[in-house]
Amino acid sequence: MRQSHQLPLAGLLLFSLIPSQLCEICEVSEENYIRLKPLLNTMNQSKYTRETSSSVNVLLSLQLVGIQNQNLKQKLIQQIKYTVKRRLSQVNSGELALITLALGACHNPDENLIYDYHLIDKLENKFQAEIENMEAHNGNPLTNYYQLSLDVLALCLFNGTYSTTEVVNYFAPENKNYYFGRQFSVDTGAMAVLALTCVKRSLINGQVKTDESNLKNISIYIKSLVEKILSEKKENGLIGNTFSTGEAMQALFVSSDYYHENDWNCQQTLNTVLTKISQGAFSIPTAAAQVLPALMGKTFLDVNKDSSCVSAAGNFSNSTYEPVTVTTPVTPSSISVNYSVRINETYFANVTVPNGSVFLDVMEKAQKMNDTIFGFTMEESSWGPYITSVQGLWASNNDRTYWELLSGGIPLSQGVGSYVVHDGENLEVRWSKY
Ligand code: CBY
Repeated sequence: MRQSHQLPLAGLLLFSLIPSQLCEICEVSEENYIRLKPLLNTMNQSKYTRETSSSVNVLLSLQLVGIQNQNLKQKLIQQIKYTVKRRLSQVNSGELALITLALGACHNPDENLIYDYHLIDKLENKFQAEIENMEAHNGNPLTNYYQLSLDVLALCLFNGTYSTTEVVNYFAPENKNYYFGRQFSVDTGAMAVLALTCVKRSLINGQVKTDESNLKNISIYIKSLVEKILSEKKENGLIGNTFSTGEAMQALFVSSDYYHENDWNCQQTLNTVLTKISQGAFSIPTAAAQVLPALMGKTFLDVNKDSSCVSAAGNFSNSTYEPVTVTTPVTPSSISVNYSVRINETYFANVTVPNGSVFLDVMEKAQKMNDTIFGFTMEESSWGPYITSVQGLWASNNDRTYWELLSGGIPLSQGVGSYVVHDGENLEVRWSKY
């Protein structure tokens, strides 16, 4: 009761004191919450056993939007605790940043775990290791700038130590780490805007002291990154692709001072994302978790708001929902595809797989046919399997090399575990530089 009186007052205060921090947010209306149900189903149904980064993404998302599914949350927290206790040294910096954000979100009781396990100190060390790797390896971090942005964001939100000057040195919009080849990475740029906005706010609030030039540069960086994000807007309103749009929306919510109202039709973006949901595009828990906050008007900067994140959505996860049945057309039970591995030479195979197979099934079948040419290794990531080597040739972050997936010469926007292949398709894994 008391809170409900205080909130409008606090809102009014914010409005009058710091207009430069206002956000332009469009969100799904309550009567449309039912359209988000497939996302919750995806997050709910998954196993969350081996791999933590998808549980962390899901926990953070549920906390932020204020969904009261205690059963699921407890399961996720147990798993995260196990990771923190047993294998923290193997966790990369961005994953630890996500763990911190998820445990600390909205002042829930698990927040203490951050301090019990000294997660902020450990994150500071992992962030420093990223910087040291950049010094030693031609500006290439141990992981990538998406994770470095998560690191700065978590350190900024939870009062960790970081050097503002270092942030200014490393996060300039011209930095190659925002790009994969010539392509600007919207996911990366969006996460950087969130991190830089947090840093900017701490400087303005006087929580962190620095000279005027750093603050000015951070504003210039945000403006330039926002321009790059908006230039990746497609005709249907998606920004980058289906999977980067949620994070791009978050970045645009917190940076509305930096673009004109007419530069972005938020409602159109929102509607296209809702259509994608109904088409089953967010069937991986991480994909569902990453898009949900923006649809409910939340951003990662809400993580340390003074209130707990209770929302009108609190109980909608308990409502009944009839899953949409997708009718698949009748097609032959086997399909055949052309598969190739390209290094300097190209190695071909014609592979027959059951209809409905994914890219990984094709690679496995080819491997069985010829292990020397088509042998490969992979590791589990929050988005499913990631190919680490083919023919014994390993991807390397220090060299910015990876195995790129293509169909008909065009890079895929899904991984090997989720891309469903078609009859007659020309699939390729190509040794590439990003
Ligand atoms: N997360 C991370 O560290 C990953 C950051 C990320 C920007 C990520 C996309 C965005 C996100 N929201 O998580 C990212 N990809 C990176 C950094 C990379 C590089 C990884 C190496 C490094 N330096 O860390 C790299 C090599 C450029 C890369 N992604 C490659 C690929 C291809 C993987 C192929 C393989 N070997 O298995 C692939 C399939 C592109 C291709 N055609 O080859 C790819 N990425 C895709 C499609 C994606 C999207 C996944 C979408 C989906 N439905 O599966 C992505 C969301 C993501 C994961 N990559 Co990268 C981008 C998008 O399409 N919007 C933090 C950690 C804690 O979890």
